[in-house]
Amino acid sequence: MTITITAFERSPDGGQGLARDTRVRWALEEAGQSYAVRLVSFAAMKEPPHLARHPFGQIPTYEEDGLVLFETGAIVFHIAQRQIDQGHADLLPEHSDGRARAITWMFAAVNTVEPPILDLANARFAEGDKPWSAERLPLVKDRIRGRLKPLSAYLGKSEWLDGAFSAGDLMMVSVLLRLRASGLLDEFANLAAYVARGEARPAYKRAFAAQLAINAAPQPKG
Ligand SMILES: N[C@@H](CCC(=O)N[C@@H](CS)C(=O)NCC(=O)O)C(=O)O
Repeated sequence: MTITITAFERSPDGGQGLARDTRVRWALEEAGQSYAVRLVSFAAMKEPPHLARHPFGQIPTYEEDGLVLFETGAIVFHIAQRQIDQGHADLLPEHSDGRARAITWMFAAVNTVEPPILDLANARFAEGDKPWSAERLPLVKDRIRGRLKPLSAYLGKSEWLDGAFSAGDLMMVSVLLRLRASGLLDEFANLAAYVARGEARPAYKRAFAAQLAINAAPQPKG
């Protein structure tokens, strides 16, 4: 059985690991699961074959036998759950309460922490030329701080959010590392260290290197 994910043919970030296939690759690496990658261009993402996999015409997607998934939270959860079914509990704790808490953190990452971070990207890139853009930026940044401050307080001196590393940390670190260039992460030393711990995991390094290899490769002539 082969797992196939989709990724950008050429990521806009040039391989910094910010495209969301990186978090899926990371989960697969943590699970020790090999996978294939189908690269898609921006044009192909909006065409029927890809829309059949992802109704919103985005990456990443996940295919395994007849199963097709989109949404990174759901994909990472599936990878973790599948690992439990195979007798391993590296991404989600075996105990049901611990598992429920890890899933809570996965939702918190994509539902509570990621939206204001995406808003900053929109404010910078999609709305950067608007006359009100400069005035709005401090508000957008303060909304991010409004999420980072309680997260930082909760994490405190702990290594991970709830005991051992879990899919909750994988999702949270993946979301937070999109903030590095803004400097906002460095305002919270324990969160910056938390992200660095995630990036230091061998599975993350393998995932990062795999997407970089694609994005750093010379552009095909044409
Ligand atoms: N909530 C989705 C977001 C997916 C998403 O925004 N993917 C980006 C790449 S990281 C994309 O495909 N952007 C191109 C587009 O939306 O046209 C998830 O977590 O999977």
